[in-house]
Amino acid sequence: MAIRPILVAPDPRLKQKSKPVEGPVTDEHRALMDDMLETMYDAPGIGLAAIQIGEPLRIIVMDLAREGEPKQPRYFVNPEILWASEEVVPYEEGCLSVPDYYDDVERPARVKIRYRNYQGEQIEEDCEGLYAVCIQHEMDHLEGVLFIDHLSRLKREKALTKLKKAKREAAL
Ligand code: K1U
Ligand code: ZN
Repeated sequence: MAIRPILVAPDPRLKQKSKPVEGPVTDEHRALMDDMLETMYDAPGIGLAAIQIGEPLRIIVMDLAREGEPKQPRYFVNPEILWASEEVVPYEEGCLSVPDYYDDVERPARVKIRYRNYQGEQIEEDCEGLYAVCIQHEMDHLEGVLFIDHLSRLKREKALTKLKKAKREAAL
């Protein structure tokens, strides 16, 4: 297992659409999921999409356990949204690829999803609360969409300007 560098916006790789995993979930995919989980725990974060470590595959990891609770890793291969509620709710989101910026995003309050897990078994689940927020945020990454893309142009440009400045200063 390895901790891998997380891409930071405005890296163009974060804007690409990730490709489905074709065929079975293999040990190679599981090794990638292990690296993703370790990278996410180290950051720390509650979710991570493969493209955030530069791998354009439709794979997500997540752990919504609170501090002090036993770890509860979740793995999603080729996740799909089967249904989304009409009701939307706001949640103050963050992103490991948009460090130090948080803002409210409105998303469907509940979604039904289908995915394959670490073992390659097909699962269907109803999600609500933080689970619904996080899976939708991570699935946006698979389409090359960041949470700041849901904000006004002014807010998005403010966040990106801050990130570009931080990158320039880090390069000095
Ligand atoms: O970059 C990512 O996609 C991960 C992101 C997931 C997320 C957070 C909040 C709403 C939607 C999606 C994060 O994990 S940001 C960091 C974070 O939320 C957190 C970090 C430490 C403890 C608890 C939360
Ligand atoms: Zn994110």
